[in-house]
Amino acid sequence: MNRLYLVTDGGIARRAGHTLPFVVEEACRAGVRWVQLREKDLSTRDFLDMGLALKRITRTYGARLIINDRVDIALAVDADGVHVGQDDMPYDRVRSLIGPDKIIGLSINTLAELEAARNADLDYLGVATIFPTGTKQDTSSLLGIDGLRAICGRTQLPAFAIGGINATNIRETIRAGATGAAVVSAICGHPSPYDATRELIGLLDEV
Ligand code: TZP
Ligand code: MG
Repeated sequence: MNRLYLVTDGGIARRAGHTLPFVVEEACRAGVRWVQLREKDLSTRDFLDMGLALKRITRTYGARLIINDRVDIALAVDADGVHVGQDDMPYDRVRSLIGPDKIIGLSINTLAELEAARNADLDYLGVATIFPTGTKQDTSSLLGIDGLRAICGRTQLPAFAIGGINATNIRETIRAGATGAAVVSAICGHPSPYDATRELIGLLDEV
């Protein structure tokens, strides 16, 4: 299932009683094929170790492993790619570091940011923030479904909606033109990451 994208949050997983490798393995077992390691509070050594652990799991399931922000970690674990935000390393520099065959994703929050990235050598966009979320504090203003539709209508790149997406609203994001949906708490914070993933994939398959 290539339309569901799991983005990790070790704190949310821990509060739900899970380790991150458990969450990722359960999600992959349930069909997730995009995993992003996004950790803001880990030391470089712990980030690397987690990257290596997740690489073993994702490789087993044929899932892609994308590293948020840290090009050095992505190179060190031979991840499939890097996801950068607007304030991270510029994507053209990322490309020159990781090479032509790796995946680069860019977060887009506004139409102006989309315009600025036109013709860029990118593989996908993360379109944020769609709905209110407690997971990320520094989110820009909410796009809502209309904002998502406007951005998706102006790009040929695969676009993953992110922010506050769960079983109640995931189908709306696809109907608005998103290629897929990325979730953090809906999987990491669920008592059963496996069941949560199955449900989300089932809903995506209905659209
Ligand atoms: N970028 C924009 S919102 C967000 C990120 C990483 C967090 C989304 O988390 P959740 O729990 O799926 O709302
Ligand atoms: Mg970032």
